[in-house]
Parts: sequence; C-alpha cells; structure tokens
Amino acid sequence: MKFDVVTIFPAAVQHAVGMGIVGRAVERQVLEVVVHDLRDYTTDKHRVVDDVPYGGGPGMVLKPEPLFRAIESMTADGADKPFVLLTSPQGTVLTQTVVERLSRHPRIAIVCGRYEGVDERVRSLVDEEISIGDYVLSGGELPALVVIDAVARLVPGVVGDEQSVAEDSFGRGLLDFPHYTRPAVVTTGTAGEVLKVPEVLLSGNHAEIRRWRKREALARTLERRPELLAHASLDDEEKELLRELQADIRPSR
Ligand code: 4HQ
Repeated sequence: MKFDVVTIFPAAVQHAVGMGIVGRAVERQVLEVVVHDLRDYTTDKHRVVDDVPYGGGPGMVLKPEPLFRAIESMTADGADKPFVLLTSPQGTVLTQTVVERLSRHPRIAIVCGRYEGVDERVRSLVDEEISIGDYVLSGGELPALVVIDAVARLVPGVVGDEQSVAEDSFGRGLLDFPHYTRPAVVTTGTAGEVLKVPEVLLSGNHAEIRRWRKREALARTLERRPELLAHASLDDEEKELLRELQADIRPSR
C-alpha cells in the first residue's frame, strides 16, 4: 500500500513515519510513504503557499494552485490515481469502521491543511474529508499520521503478529481487557500500597483466563463506553457474560 502526504512540514512527517511499526514496514517495503513538500509546487521566488482570505478576516488560507500541482504530480508518471483525503474538522470522523474502509484503497493521498484552512476549490480534487475528532488542531500533519498508522496496521504484513490485529478488541467493537506483566506483586513508593496481579492470570487455566478477559473487556465497555455495545460483534459466551453484567449478577462459575 502507498501513502502520499502533502505538507508544509515534510521533515516532521518523514521523521514520524520512520518510527515504530510503520517505519519498519516502510523499510521492509510492505508500505510506501512519499512525502511531498507543498513549497516544491510553488512557482514564485519566495515559495509562498498561503494568502489572505477573500472577504477579509483573520488568518491565512492555503492557495489552490500548489495543492493542485502537488495532487496532479502523483499521477504524472501514469500511476493510478490515489484516493485523496483532506484532514479537516468538517470531515467524516475517523472510526475503526472508516479505517477498515480506507484500508481497501491501494493508494491514499493525504492533504494536510494549515492556517485557517485550504481554498475551497481544492475540495474538487478531494475524495473525502477526514476528521480525527472534535477538537481544533493547528494543522493536518498529526491527523495524517493518525490515518496512516491506523490504516497501515490493517495492511497484511505491517503488524508482525496477524493474530493480534485479528483479535484486537477495538477491531471487534469492545474496549481492551487489563494487561499485566512481571512482577506478580508491586508496592507503590508513596502510598506503600501492595498491588497484585489477578490470581486467575497466574493459574495457568487458559479457559478461565479467556473468560476473565472477556468479562473484563465487557465490564469496562459497559462502564465507560456503553454505546459501543450496540455495534459490537459478540460470541455466545460474551452475550451471556454481558447479560450477567447488565443484571449485576455474580457469575455462577
Ligand atoms: N484541523 N481532524 C487542519 C483539525 C483536524 C481535526 C484544524 C485540520 C486546522 C487547517 N483535522 N486545519 N480535528 O483540527 O482533522
């Protein structure tokens, strides 16, 4: 899969995509990320990418022509046209369902907005606007990196362990269960509290562990994000556990 990113901060984006799971996938050529410096698509001496808004008002707007040239450059060699995204608070809010849909495109271009936004006419070359949430950022670079990270994880071979992607709780519409590692007992420095790992995880009883994890994931989801349960894909055991939790029944087993 290939990503193109159009940005006025190419070094920052290039640095970020070199890290972690995405960085390793790029090295292994399972993923390709091409970062385009918007200023390379200007034609003036000062490489100006922004201008004052028509109608007045504060702030600056990204000029249309450099963005047009940047997007059009992606297919200048006859390559297949990417699915073009614009990061914007006006867009479709990114969820795992949207991530799954995006992951079916072989090539995605992400235009990072800056300043007050982009000239509205750029939207004629945009297939979809994507928001990563209802808050205001100063630019689309972080949203672009969020989209790349979440989508790349669904590309076969990007995450080493395919099972962890398949079993990922959010992928199934639930919050995650609690995780623990060694040591089995820790004491906090300040309060002197003794914190133990739940006994069941040390039991070696894998059927009981699986069931405990399911119950914990469901209990957390019910407590923190009950609206997720309407669309979650639950197996029969999970449906039964959820009924017990909703009725506040102490489990019989
Ligand atoms: N932006 N999700 C870029 C965002 C945003 C978001 C604000 C995008 C500024 C120029 N993008 N403009 N939230 O806050 O995607």
